[in-house]
Order: sequence, then structure tokens, then C-alpha cells
Amino acid sequence: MKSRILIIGACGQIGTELTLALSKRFGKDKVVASDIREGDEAMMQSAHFEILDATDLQAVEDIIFRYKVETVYLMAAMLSAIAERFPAKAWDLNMNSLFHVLNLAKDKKIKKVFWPSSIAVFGETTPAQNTPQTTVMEPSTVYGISKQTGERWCEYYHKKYGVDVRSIRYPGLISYTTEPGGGTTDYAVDIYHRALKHGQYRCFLKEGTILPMMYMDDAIKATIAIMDAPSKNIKIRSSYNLAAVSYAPEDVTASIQKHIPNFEISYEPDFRQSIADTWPESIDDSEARRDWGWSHSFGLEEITKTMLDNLKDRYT
Ligand code: AKB
Repeated sequence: MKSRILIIGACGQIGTELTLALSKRFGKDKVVASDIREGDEAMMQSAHFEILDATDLQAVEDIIFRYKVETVYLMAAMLSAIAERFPAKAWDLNMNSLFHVLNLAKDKKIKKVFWPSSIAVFGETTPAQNTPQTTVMEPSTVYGISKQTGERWCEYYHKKYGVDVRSIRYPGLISYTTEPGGGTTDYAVDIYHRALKHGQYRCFLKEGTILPMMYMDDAIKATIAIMDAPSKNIKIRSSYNLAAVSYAPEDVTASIQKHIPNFEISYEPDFRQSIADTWPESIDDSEARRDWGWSHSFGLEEITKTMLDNLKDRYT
């Protein structure tokens, strides 16, 4: 039966958990995990695994053909902070991998595509509170520009060629299994590791920097829900706003101090501050809630408890 799922970028922060969730749901044989680097033991146990460069069209097409893939989750991307250091490489990875997958869908070699967008599509001129689905979007980072451009292409391929592509604008994601790599919201994960290991954290964003965040389980739930929804319910083919909680570094600190009273934070903002300053503080995700039944479960206190409970054994 031609019904396998391919995850491109399966070893990344979202890809790791998405692979496990899809494998649990559909069975190991139905899931093909791929990445530019080798997966860990858990990944190898839960899916077929292939080394794959997302920018190599021939290699992507070969795997799709060989495994009879119908659905692709394209999770490979260079995130906001690292993309500022390697603009050309980031553009190449973030855009060309998307074009390859959209073209394969246009040519009917696959049926369905998931592609992640981000709150990075917004910029300085966007209303920062309760940012609407449709609003001014003038991103000022390489990553944000690539995500906004990608959104336009997704909508274009849907309207022009009927491609069934679905997308979410993820906020900062918090998880304990895989650490994020090269984002502006990474502090919100690092802080838990440092709290347990050293009892203190030097934050690269300053006090008062409120950003939208989400626990990974909620993000995976949303990803699976938007892909499960009947096509007619997906009214937005660029990318859906998605929200759970919004907080600043001092809020996470206070919530960690409920478990580790001596935990201390200090602030040493770097270039990532100027990225965070252009992003929204909170997001209006009413379209996602209305169109495909999105709702989140984890607030900041649940996130902190889950992170500390699951990481503590690593540092004791
Ligand atoms: C980043 O910080 O670059 C990402 C994102 C918000 O897309 N976590």
C-alpha cells in the first residue's frame, strides 16, 4: 500500500518528537525518518532511517519512490540566530528544500505536505500584542524572510496547482528530548538545563522580553491535528497562527524558583535581542481554533514541572 510518511529533518527539535509520535500512531513500517546526520538509537528503533540532504532533489525523489511515500513533513531548516551567520546557506536550505517538495506534490509524486513556518514571519511594524492572522509582515531576519517567502509559495502552489500543503507558524518550542539549535527562543530551553546543572543562568535576552512559547507536546498535537483535518477545513494555505503561552525570562525564572529556590538569573543580551525585539509578544490564533479545533494544554507552570522532572536525572 502506497501510504508511507517521510520526515525530512527528523533529528531536529520538532522532527525527533514528531517521528516518535507518527511511528506510535501509524506503526514503524509506515514512517521514514531522514536527516543529514545519523539518528539516535530511539529514532532507529521507531522508523526506517535514511541519510538525506533536503536540498538534493534527486535524493529526496529517490526515497519517495523507494518507500512509496505519500505524505512529507519538511522539518529541515536553519533557525533565526544561526541563519544570520550563514544567510546564503540558510536561504538555500530553507527555500530550495521547500521548492523540491512543493514541485514533487505538483507533479503528483506525493499527496500531502506539511511545512513549518514561524512567528519570525512578523517584524517591527507588526502589532506585537495579539498579532492577527493577517497583518503587516515585514520580517527583518534571513530566517523570517525565508519563512514569509515560503508561506507565499505554499499558498501559490495550493491555489495554482491544487497542492495540499498545510502549515503552522510555530512559536518558541520547549522540550527536553532534543535541544533546539540556533534559535532566538533557545534560552527558554537552556534555562532548565542550567538551573539543574549550575543553579544559575546567564540569559542572552534581557528582562522584559516577552515571546510566544509552546510545550512540544502541544506543538506535535497541532501538527498532527492540522494534517488530520479534512482539506475543506483548511482555509488558510499560507500558514496558521498558533499560540499557547507568552512569557519573559523573569517569568520562567520565577516558575523555576518554585522548585529550585536558589536559582538565579543574570542578563547579558547579545545579537539575539535585536531579533526578539522584532517578534510579537502574543499571537491571535482564533482561526486555527475555529478551522481545525486547535487548543493547547500546557501553561508555563506545567512546562516547568515537566522539564525539571524529566531533566533532573541527567544532572544528579
Ligand atoms: C527560533 O527562535 O528561531 C525558532 C522560531 C521561533 O522559529 N524557535
